Amino acid sequence: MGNLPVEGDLPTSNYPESRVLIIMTGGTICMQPSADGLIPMTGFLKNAMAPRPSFNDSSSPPVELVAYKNGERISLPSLRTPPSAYSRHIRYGILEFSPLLDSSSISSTGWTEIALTVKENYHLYDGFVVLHGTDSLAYTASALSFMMSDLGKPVILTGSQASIFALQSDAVDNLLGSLIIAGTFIIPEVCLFFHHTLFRGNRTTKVSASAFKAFDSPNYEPLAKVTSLGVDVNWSLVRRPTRIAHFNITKYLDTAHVAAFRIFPGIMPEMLDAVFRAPNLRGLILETFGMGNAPGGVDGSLTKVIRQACERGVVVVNVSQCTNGFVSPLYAPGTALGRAGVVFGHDLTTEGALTKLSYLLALRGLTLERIRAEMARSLRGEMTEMASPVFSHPGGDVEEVAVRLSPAESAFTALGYAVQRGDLAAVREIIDCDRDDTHQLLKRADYAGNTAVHLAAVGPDAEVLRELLTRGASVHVRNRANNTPLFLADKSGLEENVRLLKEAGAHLWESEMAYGPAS
Ligand code: ASN
Repeated sequence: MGNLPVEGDLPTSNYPESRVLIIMTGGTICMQPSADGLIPMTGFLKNAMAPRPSFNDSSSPPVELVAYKNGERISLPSLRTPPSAYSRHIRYGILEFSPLLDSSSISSTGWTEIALTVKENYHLYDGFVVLHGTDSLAYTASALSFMMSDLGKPVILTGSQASIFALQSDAVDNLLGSLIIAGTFIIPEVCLFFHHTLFRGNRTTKVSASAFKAFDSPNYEPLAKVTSLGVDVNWSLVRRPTRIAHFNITKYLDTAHVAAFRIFPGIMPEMLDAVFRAPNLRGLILETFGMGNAPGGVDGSLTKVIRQACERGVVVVNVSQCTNGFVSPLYAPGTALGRAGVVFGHDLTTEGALTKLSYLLALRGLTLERIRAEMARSLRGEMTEMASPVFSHPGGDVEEVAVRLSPAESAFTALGYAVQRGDLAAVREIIDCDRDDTHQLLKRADYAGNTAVHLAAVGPDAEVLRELLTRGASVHVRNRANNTPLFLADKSGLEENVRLLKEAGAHLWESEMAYGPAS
């Protein structure tokens, strides 16, 4: 390939080219039958992509790209796609793992290799596609999201349920979609693309062993969808770096000292205790029932085992066994698990929780308290922060959203922000302006079911709460988590708001009573 044109000497084309580096780690996508069953085959560019017109624009002579591998500058054979619907060619080269892996064998060493490869080639490519087996793809996507900070370019992971060499396969769609998105849109996240859908990587989980629709992100809407009309990106969900900082990576994750454990009916505390006593265990992801419940065990012995582990310095994180929903932080202080020192993992997936904890444990100099605090907040969009009800509009920037809102929605949006600011004058003005429909306005709720009274119950000014109540707002509405304003005010320790709500006839809902009477 030595006498091929090189970078800077590219053939002219009417359409611009994007550059994408494909990092091939293995997986079914590149497997072929052998005497030992399906095994990964090297030479993916030549054997799988070059023969397919959708990956190989034959009008282009071969070109070599520059890439770095283990610190060494190398020349990489490349191909380009025909022009896409976005009037661009995507030119790409492939760096292959040696050996190629079935993804069930990936470990933090493989994650380090992917992260280092992206880092050393970052300045040379517009985006990166990581080809990977599907079995542990959600773990790798989560791990990379934490290892990569201040990412400014797309890193898209994909694979396939059937080999690209099979007659009926999802491989071409998944790979072509990933290439086009990585080369066209600046979605600066670690993403997973599968079955026409782009997900935030650290929100994903594998939901089918055989269906082409193998992944889902049950607690976060997809970032983009591919339709016959093109790629529909939901830009309001895409995270962008907001710090003035260079892209960087954390090279290692500490996967050696974390474990995951699923609670089940009839569990013997000794079993969990044995896991807690594994050599040098530093963190455990506890998969609990529903919204974060675990059996207390006879005479609270299971809780005792957990409390003792927390006291010994193990970071225990509670995530739900349900794929959809969250363990409620509102219940944390009142529950036995919360009192035992367990961190509430909100809507983290197990994959996200394990890799996040491995990441935090690998960072030098973090105290135990800091690790626990970081586990409970979002670092890369991996969890929805729900510590207290935050007024939320339907998505996007306020200005951008405002033009799409009906007058009634606009009034509620304005009211929500004024309540949250504790701006009594603005609250009065908004209600006065909306005189015809005050009742409707005070009944309205945001997507989490919080009314203006819920927001005021945890807001900074009791006078705002008083204003709403004297205008006829109800103290009895429960949000989607089934919480009353009184419960929220009490859990936030806002005594004046609690007193006022009680004076207005508020009471805890039945399910809230289990957490003790409002103070
Ligand atoms: N066992 C394969 C892997 O994860 C499954 C696949 O890629 N579809 O490598």
